[in-house]
Amino acid sequence: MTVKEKYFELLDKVKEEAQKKVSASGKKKVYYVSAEFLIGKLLSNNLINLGMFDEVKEELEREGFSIYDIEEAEPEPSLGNGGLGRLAACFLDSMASLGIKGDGIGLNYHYGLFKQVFENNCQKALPNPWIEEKSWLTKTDVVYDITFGDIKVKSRMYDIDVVGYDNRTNKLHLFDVESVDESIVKEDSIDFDKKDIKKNLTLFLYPDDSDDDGRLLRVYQQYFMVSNGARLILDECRAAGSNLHDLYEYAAIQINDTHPTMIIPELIRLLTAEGISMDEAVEIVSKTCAYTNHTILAEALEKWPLSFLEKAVPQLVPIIKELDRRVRTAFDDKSVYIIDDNDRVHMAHIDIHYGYSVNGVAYLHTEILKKEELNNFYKLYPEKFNNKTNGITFRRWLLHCNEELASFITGLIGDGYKKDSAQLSKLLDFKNDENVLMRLNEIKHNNKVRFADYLKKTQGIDIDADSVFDVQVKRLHEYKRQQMNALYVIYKYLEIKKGNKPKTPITVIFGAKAAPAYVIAKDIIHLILCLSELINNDPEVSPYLKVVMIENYNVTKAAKVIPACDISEQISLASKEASGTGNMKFMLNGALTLGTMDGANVEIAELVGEENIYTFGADSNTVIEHYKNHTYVSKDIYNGDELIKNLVDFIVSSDMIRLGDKEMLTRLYKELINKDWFMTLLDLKEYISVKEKALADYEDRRAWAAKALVNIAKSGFFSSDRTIAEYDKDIWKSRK
Ligand code: 26Q
Repeated sequence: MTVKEKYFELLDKVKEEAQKKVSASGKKKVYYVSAEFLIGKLLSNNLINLGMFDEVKEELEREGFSIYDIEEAEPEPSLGNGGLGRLAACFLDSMASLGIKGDGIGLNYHYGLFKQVFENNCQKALPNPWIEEKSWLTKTDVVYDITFGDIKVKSRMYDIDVVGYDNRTNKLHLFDVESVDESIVKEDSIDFDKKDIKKNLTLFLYPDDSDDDGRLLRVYQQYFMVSNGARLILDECRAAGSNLHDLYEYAAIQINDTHPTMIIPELIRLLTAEGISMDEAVEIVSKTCAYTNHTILAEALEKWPLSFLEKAVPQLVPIIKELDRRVRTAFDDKSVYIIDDNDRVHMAHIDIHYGYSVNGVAYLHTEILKKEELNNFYKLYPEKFNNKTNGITFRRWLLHCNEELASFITGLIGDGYKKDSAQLSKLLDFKNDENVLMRLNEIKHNNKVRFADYLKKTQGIDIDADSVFDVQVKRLHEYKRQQMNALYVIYKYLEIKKGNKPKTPITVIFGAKAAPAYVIAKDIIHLILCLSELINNDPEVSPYLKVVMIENYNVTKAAKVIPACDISEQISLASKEASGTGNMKFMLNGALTLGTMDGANVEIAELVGEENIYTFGADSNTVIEHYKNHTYVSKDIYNGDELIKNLVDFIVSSDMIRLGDKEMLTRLYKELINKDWFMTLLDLKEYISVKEKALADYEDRRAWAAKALVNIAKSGFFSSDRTIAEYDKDIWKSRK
């Protein structure tokens, strides 16, 4: 039997076991509606949650198989871009683990987020199929006719079982269109006919939206998701005894960012079609839907031209106009209207007016929403606003990805922490225990060896497990400032060239995908890959500094690199990262954070205390003031500081141009000098000096281990079980 055949056999077995488990009971069901569920591979996690992992692992060994080889045979369903999609997946795990009756509703993309390969130091995007002859999907007999302005399609629902940890199961419902046609994808590319909606509707996660056809396809996808979702919700609630007038007693619908917003007018449409009056339909829906905001970047707030909606979903247009009319009647503040003067529909405004809860995803983020971005709404509805600081599932991000650490922790404090993460704080008792600290260092080293082996096997790159691993893995975006880390690399390279060698060698590890239409993001990847080539091949420097970029960074690779990390780079421009969740995963696995006071870093800093984290940079108020007053001028910083000028100039040095593409490097260089919208140069010097401080501290390995221990001990707050318990208590009230 091949490894693949064994994988399929296990898949069947796990599906069978999952289906034996019962769903949670109760009158009210939570529906988490999201365009993304970045679930990642499921086999090992499902085995852990079913309590079968150790047993299956041993049985496989007896048969001559390794569970780890079998994991490699499983394709990753990358049905999300990054944080928002991964959060949705962690939330499903926690709802099932806590026994909350709650299902996910989304789309069955045939191709997940593109597969990234590097060619000539550039990113190339390839299609990323994940559905094989056998998969986690179970075909259901739930089908609907979905009507768009110009076409009609037949949908079908597929289910994935969501297995809770030692508890109930829920479902992830993924809708698909029967007529989808994979053959329209051009060989070895992510191009396809964007206009052929019947064939392409569920083909790709977030198709390229750099042109109108791509944007319009997003609208079709979104409506397809929510129309199916709304029909399912109404059918299920009716079956449970609802007369629809009391829908909110049977359903709480969480709208994950604005992507599912059309569920609000769609539900109103369906309820009025049942004979319920417009006034009452609006009231019912407003008591059922709640909205989570994940971003304050203006360009990510969805505003659809009315003309798009008229073409794709004309049936919703009169409802959206009516919702807007009601807003205009009630308030004379243009900034809260749904349809603006340019006939663009502000999706977030629909959610805020016609939902009963608006939440941000970290303390600072929610404060900024209330005081700045959504202040005009906060003044109207202060009672709707609340914070729910994000979390991560400890099953995947500790028990599965770091078995050695998990079993060490269990040996020290028992296994109560697996269900009650706050118990991790018992680890504080061992802060001065020499043996515990040495063992922590040993486990970290073992994880570094494992990751080094993996990198060698997959990318042929050698890294030194005795070096300090400095890791920045996340989507590529200017606000996350991978370019600032790259400028540090240049700094270190030039220092080593001058003879200032670090005591312990440094390995700087990046992993990031750039949106295919995001030019500067791809330029930053190019810069990092060129630096990597230059530095790793320089015999004077490479014994002390290595730069690697993980190819095709995804959930699977995250689970391998996070346990191996010493320094966790969380260096976004303050006020821009709503929360971050990678920061929590690193903390839980004993890395120290090097970060700005942004997103959940603020809460990490407060929990661990300033001696156990490295913070730097302008705070969010300073940044917000710069934007308001236009007082940040990168060229002034560049011209006024010799060191900064040298580092930025290196991007277009002859060494770099020799290795890279002159046009790309020059474009990035100019961007940094002439615009630098995310203020890289503002924080660069302090970043360098705080990073140097962290590296110096690393030399005292015992003290470093004690800091790591405090981080692990304090990370219990960031369990998504805690987050979900708060959603349920404050918003859903499914078990009141
Ligand atoms: C919107 C309009 C048009 C095209 C694309 C989009 C779009 C697509 C994806 C907008 C946003 C996203 C994804 C956002 C996201 O992942 N946000 C992250 O959410 C995490 C979970 O709350 C936070 O931890 C991160 O800070 C936040 O960046």
